[in-house]
Amino acid sequence: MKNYILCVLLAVSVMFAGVLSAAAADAVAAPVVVTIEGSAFSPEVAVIKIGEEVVWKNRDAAAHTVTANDGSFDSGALSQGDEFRRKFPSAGIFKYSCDNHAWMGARIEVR
Ligand SMILES: [Cu+2]
Repeated sequence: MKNYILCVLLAVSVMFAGVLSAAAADAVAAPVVVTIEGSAFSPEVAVIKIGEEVVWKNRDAAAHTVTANDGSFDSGALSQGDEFRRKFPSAGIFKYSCDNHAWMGARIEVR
């Protein structure tokens, strides 16, 4: 009987640990935010881990785009309040800018 109770306790604690680690994985998976404000990307250089997602949020009244210099991604026009998301599955430096404002250069560094 004592062993049975120990077994049940062990099973419950293993399940609880599983729930906790799933929650931790979710926290890690939260996207990295790049804000577009004052016709600038902030942060201008975002360093992320392989597989992480970036979300760009346009806070300006002006429309902006998130356009890769090499053409690998392009948000199209983002109005105020719009968001654009992209995951980066491999390491590298991904430079991008805004189609409407050529000086708005920025980059994502995936390590
Ligand atoms: Cu722009």
